[in-house]
Amino acid sequence: MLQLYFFPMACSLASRIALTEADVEAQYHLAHIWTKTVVDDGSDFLGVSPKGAVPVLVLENGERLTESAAVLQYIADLKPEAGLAPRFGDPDRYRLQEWLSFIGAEIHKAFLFPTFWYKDDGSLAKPRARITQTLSVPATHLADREFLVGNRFTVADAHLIWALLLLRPAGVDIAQWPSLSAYLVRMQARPAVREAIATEMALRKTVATSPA
Ligand SMILES: N[C@@H](CCC(=O)N[C@@H](CS)C(=O)NCC(=O)O)C(=O)O
Repeated sequence: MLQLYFFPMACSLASRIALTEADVEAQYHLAHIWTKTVVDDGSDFLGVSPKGAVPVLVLENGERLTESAAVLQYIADLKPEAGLAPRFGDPDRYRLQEWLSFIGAEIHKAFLFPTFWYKDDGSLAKPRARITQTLSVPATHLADREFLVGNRFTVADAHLIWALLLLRPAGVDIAQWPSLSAYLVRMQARPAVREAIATEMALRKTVATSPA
């Protein structure tokens, strides 16, 4: 069975949403991203992945896959009939990769990561200023579309949902982008999305959610 190393409400939530949407069974291991321990057995998370970051997906053959963009596409390709990614050869596959890269690099690493990792000593001013410009890209795109890619839910939506959920704790009011607010409400109406979020919100109460 697949195994997913995750931390509650971290970017690995997107992988849980994808697994739930695809109805693919997996074993979930909570990896504490601050202490680098696997909560199940206290083992060293760096032994699972030297990156020390979630998500890590352990494949059926024991190989370990990291990086949300790769993990999400792997999950989507396990169940092509679920339509969580356009098939290779379809030009929309590159649109999917375009969004996964943008969310991972420009939203996650450029803004969410520094916001949660560093105390705000003034150094967050630039990422904070830039996030408005960055988020206007999906906001404009979603003004007249239901989903990020094509006309159905894909793993790019799973990734963006996670990023948008973190805006409030990061001190950004999503209401300034009505299309993103409406999109998030729409996405959270999906049973698989609701279930994945509820599971992780419950687990979040059991762990420290910021670095010491
Ligand atoms: N590029 C990676 C980033 C993964 C990542 O930064 N995960 C965060 C949680 S959202 C983490 O585990 N951080 C711990 C650390 O960087 O030490 C991806 O897209 O999957």
